Amino acid sequence: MAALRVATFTRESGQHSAASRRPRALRRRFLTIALTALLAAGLPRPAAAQLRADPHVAGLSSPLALAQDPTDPAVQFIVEQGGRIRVVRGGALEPADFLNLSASVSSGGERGLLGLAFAPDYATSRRFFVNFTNPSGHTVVARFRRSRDNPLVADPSTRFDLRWPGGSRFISQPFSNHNGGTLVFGPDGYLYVGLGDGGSGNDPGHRAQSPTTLLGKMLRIDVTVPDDHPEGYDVPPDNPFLDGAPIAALPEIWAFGLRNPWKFSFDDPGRGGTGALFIADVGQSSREEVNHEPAGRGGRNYGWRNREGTRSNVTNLPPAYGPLADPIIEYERNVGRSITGGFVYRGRALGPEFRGRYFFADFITGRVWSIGIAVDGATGEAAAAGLIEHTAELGGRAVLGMISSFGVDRDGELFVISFDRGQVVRLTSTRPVPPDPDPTPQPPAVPRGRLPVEWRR
Ligand SMILES: [Ca+2]
Repeated sequence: MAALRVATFTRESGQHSAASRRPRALRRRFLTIALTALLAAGLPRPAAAQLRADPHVAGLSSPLALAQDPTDPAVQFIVEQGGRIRVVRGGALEPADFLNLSASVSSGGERGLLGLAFAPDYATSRRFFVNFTNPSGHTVVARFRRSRDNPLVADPSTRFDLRWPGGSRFISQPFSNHNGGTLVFGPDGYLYVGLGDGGSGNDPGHRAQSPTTLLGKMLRIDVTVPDDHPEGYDVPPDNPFLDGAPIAALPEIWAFGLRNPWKFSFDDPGRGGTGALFIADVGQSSREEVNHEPAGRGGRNYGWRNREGTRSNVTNLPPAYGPLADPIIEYERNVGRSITGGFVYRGRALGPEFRGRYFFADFITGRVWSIGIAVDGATGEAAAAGLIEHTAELGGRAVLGMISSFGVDRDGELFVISFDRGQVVRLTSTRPVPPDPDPTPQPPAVPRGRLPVEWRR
């Protein structure tokens, strides 16, 4: 039975690069990449049953996200759906909250306090950002500061809600589901905001393809503005739609065509990663998917609702523009029903053979996988192969439950967050990990050719 497909994907490399501002004539260049043989030859393949889940913290209520304290390696912050940000210090849950937004948040279903990100200059600015649904169900992205005196307490009086196109301090949500909610600062220092399509089923307003709404998009904004800036952000000068091509669109938009991006991350260049953006997008009724975006390659259209994964979906209205970028990983409903995106592993504890592999999970079935990522040195495009399932070796459903998120500590080590078990585990290896003299291996170059479709259990 077909299980998880590592897609043969057609990619275009003619979209403009935000970094280079190349002319934006949509030169479609379709590439297929010979990967499986190369991966088998060139990438170490970890053995099965090699990882272990160590308890990190328990006693949480519906945890949805974890953020490392940039100023203290021993401290992590846990986002609870109901509105509290909990403090974990040395693996112990502190009694006092970092911040409690319960009175400002509507919670339940897909609503709640959904995202937390610390500014790159947090050590001096003390600024951090949260994403939540307000009592009316609309999306708020708010800036706060940490208390001046106590690094384990935020100052609620510093709250500032970002102001969006049209002038409101929230982003209207027409339905209760598909709120996205993840906030991540990219290697470029800009804040990326992942928004779902507004909800219901099959995006009835075709919003993910509408250039006049932020819904169904990845946003990219510059929040390094003074406290009295009226919006709380500027649009970066190299955002992809500022020049009106390939279409005119709201300038905050970085990418089109997302249904409900439930977790995205960058492959950390500070740890030898490529800087690529990995976006996991929850499917409607047939495909869960992971999209790979080479560093700085804004302006892509990931296809929803015209496509669900690589499959044609609702097509009575055309996409906003083309080409549509297909995922590098997708799986069907017999494998899982709601993807939870993770990270490209760049730590040490799992051993060098895991470095560069992308970890992800399924919220409903509680399964965890990692997969090798091979990057074409010429184009920056990637393909995935060498899938390994880790669910059983990590303790299965009893430990993992419904997996709402991954997290990463200051050393690049991975956490897995169980929503219904209310706990966080830390991934480690069952075998001795050799000392590693080279923490920044280069990704393998991949020759052009064909990538056979892989079907694996
Ligand atoms: Ca897609």
